[in-house]
Amino acid sequence: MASHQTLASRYDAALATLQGRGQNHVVRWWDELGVRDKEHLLGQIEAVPWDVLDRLIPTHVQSEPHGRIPTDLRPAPVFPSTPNGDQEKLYATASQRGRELIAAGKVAAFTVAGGQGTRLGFDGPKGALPVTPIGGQTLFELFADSIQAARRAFDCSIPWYVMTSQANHQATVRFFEEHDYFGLPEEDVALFEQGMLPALDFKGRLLLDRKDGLALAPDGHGGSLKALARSGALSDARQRGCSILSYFQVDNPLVKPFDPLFIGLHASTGSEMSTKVTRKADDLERVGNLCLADGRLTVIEYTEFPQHLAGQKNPDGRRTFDAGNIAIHLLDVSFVERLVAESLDLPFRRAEKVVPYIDESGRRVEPDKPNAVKLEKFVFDALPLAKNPLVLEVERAEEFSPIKNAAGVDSLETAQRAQIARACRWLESAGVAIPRKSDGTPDVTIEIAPSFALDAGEIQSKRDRLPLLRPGGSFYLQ
Ligand code: UD2
Repeated sequence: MASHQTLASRYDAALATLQGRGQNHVVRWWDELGVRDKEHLLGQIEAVPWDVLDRLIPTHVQSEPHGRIPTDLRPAPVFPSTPNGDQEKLYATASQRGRELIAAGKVAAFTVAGGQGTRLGFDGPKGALPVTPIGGQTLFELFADSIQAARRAFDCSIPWYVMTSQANHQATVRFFEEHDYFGLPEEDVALFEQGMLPALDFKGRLLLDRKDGLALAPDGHGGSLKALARSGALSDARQRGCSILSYFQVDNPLVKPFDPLFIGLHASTGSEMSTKVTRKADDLERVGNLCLADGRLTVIEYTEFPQHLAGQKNPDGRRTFDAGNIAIHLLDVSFVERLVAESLDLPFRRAEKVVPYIDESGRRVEPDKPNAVKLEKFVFDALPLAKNPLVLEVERAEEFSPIKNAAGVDSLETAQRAQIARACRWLESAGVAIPRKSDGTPDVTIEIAPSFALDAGEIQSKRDRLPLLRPGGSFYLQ
């Protein structure tokens, strides 16, 4: 009886909240629901940050936000991938400093894996997708092996924080458990959930995923900063003496989370947040553009970047805005702590998405074009808030081949090709002859496990263990 009273009074409070906002359609089926379903729905309604929605519905949902692209846009200053003459000493000292920081246990790995992977169409957390060309290692396994290899190489401990979302948390935890944390000490791996927000139709009305549930969506990877704090991961990093989070997305099998040069440059220039870029593949590549916006380092997303600037060329023919965000960042633990403590909120962005929902008659609708707005924060919006933010250019072929789509560009196929091509380059740099087809592509399948080598330098130090490559063969170095 008592619990029913509680439920009734919670319902009254929820109804008042909803009615004041014209959202009472979400309790339309209240009388049909069982007690558990009612509790579920009430829990969701109570968890909605209504103050945020009240503020954003008029500006970001019922209309498109205005005036976010600053007029004074210039290309961001970038440290080149290979140092020019007077930078050689700086790069050498920075690499040494980076190695020392990793060895001292100052660097933690941080993977954002809360996205819904809708474009890929893979049923399960994206990190559980087998991606390596011979061993069929999954993305999570590959990252775990890189961490394991770095622990061995630098003789240190490295915590790994993995952000999931409500949509994939249980499945991700299960995957880690089933694989025994991929051989890493369980206490060094922490999985935590990011925040969720309701998806809204273009009028600003909450969508229902089912009669007892709102359609919710992750609050964007920018939500990771608060989620790090809320989950205790940030204080865990602090307690372990880590001062830098090496941030990367779950979708990039080529990522090098422990890059001494990047880490060393970040530390020696006093940067609070640093980012890697590659030259863009084409004017309209779907990556963010690193710019100086009104003098502050800023990423302007591909969806928002003015077309005439995307195509602008310098007198030497090079693209003026050529630095593409590959979503590999270093964040100082103290920087994240500061943002959280000072409630420095990242701005919300509007994303138009396809969101299945149930309509007024209770029928499930699977729209074929965007029907809803999701509100998301982007982690790179922290860059303008950072002291001395730094940008380092890297070779795309060495570090970036994301898996986003089921086929074509940025797919599993392109990522496997990129892994093989990189393995060939590393072996070639150690003097191994690579059989090639007439079009120049490798006539071998090669996989180099992180346990065998994390970079070309390590391959060179293992010359005596390298195989002779027969045309058409498969070679798995592990
Ligand atoms: C992202 C960047 C883009 C470029 C590109 C490189 C954004 C908005 N844009 O584009 O500038 O760097 O990547 O690959 O990020 N994620 C979460 N929680 C969320 C949303 C996303 O953890 O709420 C993760 C997701 O699991 C994935 C990553 O963030 O690892 C990127 O998400 P995406 O694939 O939606 O971003 P995309 O490809 O539009």
